[in-house]
Amino acid sequence: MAEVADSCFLGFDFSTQQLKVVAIDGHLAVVHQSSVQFDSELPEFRTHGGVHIHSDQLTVTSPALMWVKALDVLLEKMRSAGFDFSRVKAVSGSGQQHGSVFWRTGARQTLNHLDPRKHLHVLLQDSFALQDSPVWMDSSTSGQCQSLEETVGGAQRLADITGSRAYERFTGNQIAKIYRLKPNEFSESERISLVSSFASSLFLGEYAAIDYSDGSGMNLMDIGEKRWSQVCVNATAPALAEKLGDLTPSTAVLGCVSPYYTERYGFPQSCKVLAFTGDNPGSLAGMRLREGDLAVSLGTSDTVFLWIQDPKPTVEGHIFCNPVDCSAYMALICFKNGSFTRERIRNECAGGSWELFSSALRSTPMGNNGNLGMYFDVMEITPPAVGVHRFNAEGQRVAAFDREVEIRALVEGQFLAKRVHAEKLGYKIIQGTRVLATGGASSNKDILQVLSDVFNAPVYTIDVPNSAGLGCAYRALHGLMAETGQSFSETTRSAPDPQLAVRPEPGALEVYAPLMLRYTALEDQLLNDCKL
Ligand code: ADP
Ligand code: XUL
Repeated sequence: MAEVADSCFLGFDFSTQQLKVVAIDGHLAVVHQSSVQFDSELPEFRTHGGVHIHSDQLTVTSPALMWVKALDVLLEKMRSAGFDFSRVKAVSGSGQQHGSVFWRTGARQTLNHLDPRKHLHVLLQDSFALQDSPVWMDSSTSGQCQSLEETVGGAQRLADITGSRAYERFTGNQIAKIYRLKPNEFSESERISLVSSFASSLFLGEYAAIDYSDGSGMNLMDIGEKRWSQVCVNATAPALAEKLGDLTPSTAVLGCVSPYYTERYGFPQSCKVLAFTGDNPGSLAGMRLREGDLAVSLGTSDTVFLWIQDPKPTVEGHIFCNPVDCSAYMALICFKNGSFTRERIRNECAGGSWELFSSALRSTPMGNNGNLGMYFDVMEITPPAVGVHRFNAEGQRVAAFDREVEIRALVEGQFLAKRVHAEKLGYKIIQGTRVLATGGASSNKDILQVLSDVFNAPVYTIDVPNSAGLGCAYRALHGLMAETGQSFSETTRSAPDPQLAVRPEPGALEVYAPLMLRYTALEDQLLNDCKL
């Protein structure tokens, strides 16, 4: 690329609590970052943490129009900050996984003819058949999950096809629920997008295809064949394949930005839109994860993910197509009780201060003198359990811990769960293992120290906390280079390597090896108690 230094590539991240953007130049240097917080900057949508939790406590949605308005606000902010859109050669992005957007019949026409004098949220206000989009925090579809597994021939069979057994938040089960409870809205929908493909549609001015990687989180796609699974689609809702549109490789260039962006913001007409993907796949790209690394994302949800070559789906965790290499896969485990639970305990035990939360971690010993806790404020995904469970060194249940003990029990419990479940998926910590941390809480060194101790491995971070946005800016650049056959790792070779943040304390192995066994046994016991 001749004008490489002048080029710019954008990665948007439509996450649970905010919309973020990262801009890089042709040398992969970050040149701009910006964000819009849904709760505080778009208060008219009255969300908490970017979502509405409905009265059944299981249904969780976000207004689709809020995401559109957030894009208006973000682009205006960038313009006010003097961002030069004329340098943007390509855009890509990510979205919280599994969420679905139901476009009303006629919305394609509207997308095709966006009037550059108006804001997107004004133009698209009548474009959604369902105002409130189901999101990943929803767990109201147990009935649909059971029915899908029965139709397909069991949980393992479904995992063999789609990479996961049936999960409540997975898009197919959400669609099945909407079809049953809101048949009019379903039939009024001409297209159902994921949050990621909805976002790329906004840039394209046309319905964008769902990419293989995010498409793997729907319980609808055959991850080996990389096409919709007939049996799953048929079991979900009638004529669904038409509403879903085509699938596309995650590395595909979908087209150029709509004239709306050229005329309103000065994007070049030739600016490409590269397929958007899920936020966890985007983070895998942003951290330039290598085979053997383990990534831990500490955002609204906590996730653990790995690069894998040879997937063996089981009834625990998920296998997704890899977002940067179509011949590879990634494994992922998701924990719903992430940041919100840490924030609750911070508010209750540390006066709302991360500094005091951190000092509690520093002043308590590794292993917490045998006190162990599991904090599932809402129904957890892995393991499927709810409630707060505290055990003292003698293994007896206790009703409360001292504040500092509570803070350490929470963080240790969260990381023990991650290690136990990563090992159940077959992951082994060996000499040279790198744990790569990202997400909001990865800025907290004391939390990372516990992570490092529990995994007995060094923890690395990248400079940019928004790894999904950064990864999608890299993907945008790679989308242009891919035409020349260049691999993602070649394209990003000169990007800064993750930096060592913390090493495990001496003695960590001796403390946490027995605690892992205790944690596993207590979790088994808890699940058995739940079944009784
Ligand atoms: P998402 O992308 O899912 O919207 P982020 O990855 O940006 O979320 O993470 C946001 C979260 O990071 C906040 O909800 C907050 O709990 C957490 N966070 C921010 N700063 C700290 C800190 N110093 N220590 C621990 N957690 C933090
Ligand atoms: C992953 C998952 C969450 C969302 C929101 O399976 O449900 O991590 O992607 O971040």
